[in-house]
Amino acid sequence: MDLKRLSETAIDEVRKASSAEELFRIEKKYLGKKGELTKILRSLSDLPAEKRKETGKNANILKNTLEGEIKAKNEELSGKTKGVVIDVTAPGKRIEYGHLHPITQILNELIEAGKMLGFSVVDGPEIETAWYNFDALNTDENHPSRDHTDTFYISNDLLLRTHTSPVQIRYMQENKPPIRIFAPGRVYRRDSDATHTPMFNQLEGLLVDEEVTMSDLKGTLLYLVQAVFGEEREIRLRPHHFPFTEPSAEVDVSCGLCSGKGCKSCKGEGWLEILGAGMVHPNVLRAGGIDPKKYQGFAFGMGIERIAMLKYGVDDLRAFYDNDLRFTEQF
Ligand code: 2U9
Repeated sequence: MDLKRLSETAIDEVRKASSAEELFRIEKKYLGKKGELTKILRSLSDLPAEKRKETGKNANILKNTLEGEIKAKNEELSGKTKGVVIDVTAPGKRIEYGHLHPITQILNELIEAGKMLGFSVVDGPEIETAWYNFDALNTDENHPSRDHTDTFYISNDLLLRTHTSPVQIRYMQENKPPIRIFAPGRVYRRDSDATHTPMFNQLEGLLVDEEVTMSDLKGTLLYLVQAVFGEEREIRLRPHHFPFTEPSAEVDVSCGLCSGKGCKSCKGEGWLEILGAGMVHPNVLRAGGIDPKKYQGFAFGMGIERIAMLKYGVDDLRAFYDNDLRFTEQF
């Protein structure tokens, strides 16, 4: 086919195309790898010099024209051109925004508050040795928390960490005081009911320095608790026992509903238990390679799911992991 006839038929076919599929076929027929116009363009070098220049020029003009016609037809077929009415007053489609999971939100709030006090965040393995998880934390070899009924063992010596404390042992072994760290992360315990899941999130804190006292601990905890629950809340420490701290305490926050007077929500107590804490046991400092005669430390640990349940008044912990949007969207 000569160029003139090719030009007339190709443009005519494009203009008459009634669907995107048909237009695609026409484009292929003329401009595809083996298309008619492509063939002409490719064979230009076979032409005698005097014809080559003019044919080349016309073939390129046709190629540009055809591409323009195809583009215009494509827009027409996809309804982008005049004749299509766009209702600019129609209400827009609402974009659904996602948000962070409530557990992540609480963790972030605590971590931000910790940064204000100079704590930095560290992490470590979730599969641990019994030494890092128990021995280094001054846990007796017969302590019930070591039982197979309480801890997930992978082998005799390997287990899923039951707290994030091994992270702090590893950190002490590699860093000299002063130490101010937060260790957030997943921990695993053989437990399952409305207030326990086999996996949950903890945040532990450790500070080691010279002349550290219980009052440093109390001030730090009050700051963190108020960052999450509000400045009107108080804390109190009750004596307790943990293998890794001495002295140890359980820490309560004043009830947000009755401000400490006692109501149904706090079972008449006026206080809600939120975390455990204490001064790091000398044996634990030693396991971390730190001289307990020169340094003292405080440590604390909390279950983030428990904090979230108390903050938001959720009574079944499992709701945080069901991924039912009717629940998670509320936070
Ligand atoms: C080192 C030394 C001491 C971390 C501590 C607690 C008290 C505590 C519980 C809270 C609720 C665990 O998730 S929970 O069941 N934790 O009561 N944790 S002191 O003590 C440490 C940690 C690391 C090196």
